[in-house]
Amino acid sequence: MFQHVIVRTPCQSLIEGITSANLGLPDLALAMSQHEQYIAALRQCGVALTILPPLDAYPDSVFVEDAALCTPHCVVVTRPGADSRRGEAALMEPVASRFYECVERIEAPGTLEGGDVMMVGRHYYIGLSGRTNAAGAEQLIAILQRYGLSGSAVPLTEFLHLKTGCSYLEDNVLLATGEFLSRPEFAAFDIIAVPPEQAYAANAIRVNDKVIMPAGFPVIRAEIERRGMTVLEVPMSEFEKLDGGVSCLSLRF
Ligand code: CIR
Repeated sequence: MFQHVIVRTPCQSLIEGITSANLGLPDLALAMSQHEQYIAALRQCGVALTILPPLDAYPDSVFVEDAALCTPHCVVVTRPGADSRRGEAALMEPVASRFYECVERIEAPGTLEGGDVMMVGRHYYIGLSGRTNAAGAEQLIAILQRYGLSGSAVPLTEFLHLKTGCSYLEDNVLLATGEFLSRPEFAAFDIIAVPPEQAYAANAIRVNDKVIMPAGFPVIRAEIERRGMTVLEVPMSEFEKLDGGVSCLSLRF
């Protein structure tokens, strides 16, 4: 069960966030409204929310997931691979430290962003992406092992982060698209295959008894519900314009 969630209010400089999408600039007012709806969905999941103030110096700082990894035993302060985002981790450390006695850090030359880390029980899959390098993954695996957890690296080429293209929804269910449909390490999961034109729906989060997913994907929603899960949809258009999905907007632990 998750007890806590940390989110950060979108900042005025949001439109300067990094993106590879060709969807236009985000509308700040609409992004604010969508963020509030995301928070409202989280409130339905029985967690205590910490809402951090906006950070104008970091346009992508609303995507808090990338700055830290919150495990059951320690928080790992990351070292983002994107230069413009590196300072976000140091600012997350004091916040996350309120909840943890044990604080670990990814150090140079390692880079790691939380969007590349997918927790499956006590095991953590770590995407080797444009943002997370082998040194970062190796450091994280060593940290996890010290706490009786485990990790393994998953190469990827098609997506920004591992969880851009796959999400573990508990109960052995994995949402997956693109290259993750054929990864041997995922073969034993009950895979909900997300077609390429709906790839944005491959990023969803299970928070206690609910699944939060982006609005507008009825077929994928039905597949999740068919497995007995309750789904909450949130509009995400303005964050999609910045390559961000529902997992990116929170730290859950
Ligand atoms: C970035 O490129 O860093 C942001 N515009 C999007 C980050 C998305 N975060 C995530 O997938 N965890």
